[in-house]
Amino acid sequence: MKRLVIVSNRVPTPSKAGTAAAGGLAVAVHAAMRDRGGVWFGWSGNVVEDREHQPKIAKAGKITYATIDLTQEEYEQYYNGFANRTLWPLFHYRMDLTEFNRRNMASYFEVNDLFANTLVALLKPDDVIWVHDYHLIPLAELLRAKGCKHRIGFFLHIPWPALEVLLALPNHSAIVRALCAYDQVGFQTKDDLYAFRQYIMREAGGRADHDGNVSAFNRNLRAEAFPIGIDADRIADYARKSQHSRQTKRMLDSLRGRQLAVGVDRLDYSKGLVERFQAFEQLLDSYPEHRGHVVLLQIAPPSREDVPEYMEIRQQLETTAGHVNGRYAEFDWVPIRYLNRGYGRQALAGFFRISSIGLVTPLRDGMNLVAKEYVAAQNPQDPGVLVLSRFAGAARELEGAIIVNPYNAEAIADALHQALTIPLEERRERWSSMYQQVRKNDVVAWQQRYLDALADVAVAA
Ligand code: GDG
Repeated sequence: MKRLVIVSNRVPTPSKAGTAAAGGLAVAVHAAMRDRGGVWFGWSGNVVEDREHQPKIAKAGKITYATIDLTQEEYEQYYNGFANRTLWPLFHYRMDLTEFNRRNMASYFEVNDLFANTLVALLKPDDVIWVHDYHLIPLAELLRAKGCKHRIGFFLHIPWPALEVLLALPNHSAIVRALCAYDQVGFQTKDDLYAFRQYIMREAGGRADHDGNVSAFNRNLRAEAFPIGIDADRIADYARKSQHSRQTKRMLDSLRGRQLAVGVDRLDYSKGLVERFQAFEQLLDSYPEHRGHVVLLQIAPPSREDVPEYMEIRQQLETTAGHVNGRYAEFDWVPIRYLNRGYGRQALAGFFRISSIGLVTPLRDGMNLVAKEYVAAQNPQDPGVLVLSRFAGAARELEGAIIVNPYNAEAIADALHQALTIPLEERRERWSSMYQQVRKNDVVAWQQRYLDALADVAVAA
């Protein structure tokens, strides 16, 4: 088997990989590499004044971690700037939050070039390179410019925006041209793939057929949807074990027989948290019978705290939770338990298991792993109900969920009421179709499908 080299913006320290890291990409990449092994290359997460030229190398199990540091300026311009204040909001349809400037864009290409230079020195001739996510779109083009002839694949974890949205990015053509330097580009859903093909055909004057063959910018490549999966058996195992843990028992005791709805999300404006709280308020408004009988537990570990939009969303959320609780709380019941911190994976699985509802209502999401984790953690005899945004990639696979429009508070309130009152038989039916899907397309199946397809791509000599 050829050696696999995975590149992602951020590489966790070996001891943290696959454990507490709150972020879908790290969880999935680690699960994909655990058995097969290989090299995982990217940013260490450290910001330094003077960077060492050689990457730091650490080995754990079958994985070799190779990391480099960033300078303060790179961190601000490449990471906080172009990646998280330009590409992230735009690709999540938040043109109102998208900021663009040439300095940040230049830094984005410079840091990608730094990655390319460092990576070239680590490569063996037969390596297969798999690059992850929007931070590193230009990497293949820069590697090719240095003579790299390797097979290189790319996977986008976030949505690919509709043509009209992407056109608002001043350098959209440079970004898409760079993407075409890969041999294979993977998206989360067919909708993302469709939007990409639209760009290729209508804006780039290229060709993109229904079989996934793309020709544009003097390159031939493959583009396909590879919906990402989770480590379903592991989550199910965590959930079974932790249903009897002290923490889960304490949670149950504190509920005193009330039903629990749970949300777990990085604190990010794309996750629709303010709208979710408002929808929960609407439930209490429209269905007074649930007052005092249901609790929303929202776990939202802080994320990208140096970016102003993330400070704002945090404030908005605190205000909204305060408002709903102020309006409805009784001396022995608080409707929303909002926790601005992370919990261990086992604890989360236990909370999922005892919840009647998994509430996953992003305004846009590439996939949303939490939706799948919630399904995997359920008790087959007495499963909870997933209420899921139609704008999460996961909605394409999880047909047993109650699908909602995350902007429509009244409709979410209706869905919550339905979920709270749904008969056991229907809950089981809905859950079992979703569980089969989550197990079938787990993270190992996902990486296998992606890498098999990459191995089959005809690469120009
Ligand atoms: C990106 C895309 C796509 C969350 N809080 C805690 C915690 N988490 C874990 C969850 C889940 C992961 O982090 C979050 O994954 P999501 O998919 O929900 O969201 P993003 O971070 O935005 O991920 C997304 C994903 O990449 C993969 O392709 O699905 O669309 O945006 O695994 O459980 N984990 C722990 N404590 C927490 O408090 N341990």
